[in-house]
Amino acid sequence: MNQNYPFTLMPLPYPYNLLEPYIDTQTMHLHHDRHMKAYVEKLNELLAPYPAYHSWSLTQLVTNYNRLPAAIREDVKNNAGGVYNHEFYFSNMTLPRQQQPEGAFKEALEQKFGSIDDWKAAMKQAGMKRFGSGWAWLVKDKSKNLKIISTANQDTPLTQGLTPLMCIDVWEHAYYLKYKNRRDHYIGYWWNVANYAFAAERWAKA
Ligand code: MN3
Repeated sequence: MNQNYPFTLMPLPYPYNLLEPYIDTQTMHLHHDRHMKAYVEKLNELLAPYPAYHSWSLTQLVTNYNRLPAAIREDVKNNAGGVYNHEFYFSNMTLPRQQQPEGAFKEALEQKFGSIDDWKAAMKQAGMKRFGSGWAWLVKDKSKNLKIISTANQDTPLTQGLTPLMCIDVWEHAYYLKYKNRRDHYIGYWWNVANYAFAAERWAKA
């Protein structure tokens, strides 16, 4: 997540059918090859006439977008956020197994949220309460506290100075083909593909 212009589409880090049956192959193709790709292409198109910003990483673009020319500021924020959030989302899913958080990360979650089930319920609530499109996130703040937040559209926690640890995309394109309007079912089943090791590693480093 630290590349510079021109941005390239991160290949899906696993086969398109790996997350079956919880996330279906067709959704993965549509989500990665169409939706995510569109954010990458649009971001490159927006920045093409502005070489002064070609050294900026994705992270710099989403945290310092207010320093960009007014003509592209909002669009860059949205599309760079779209690329960043999707790189994160696809990386924070993995082969469905009977996994749960482990070790010190598990203990930190239990200390903050009471239990792993309570933590998952709070993440679900964040995703359900997001009106329209957006994201549910587990983050670490500057005082190293764990928090659950939701962001709208393609806003990222980085912009708020928060370190993202885990996310669930609650845009309809992430689930509509399989789960139709049941965002609650999608989030409920999403835990089967959650990459807890990815989150734990980020938590330990943050
Ligand atoms: Mn998406």
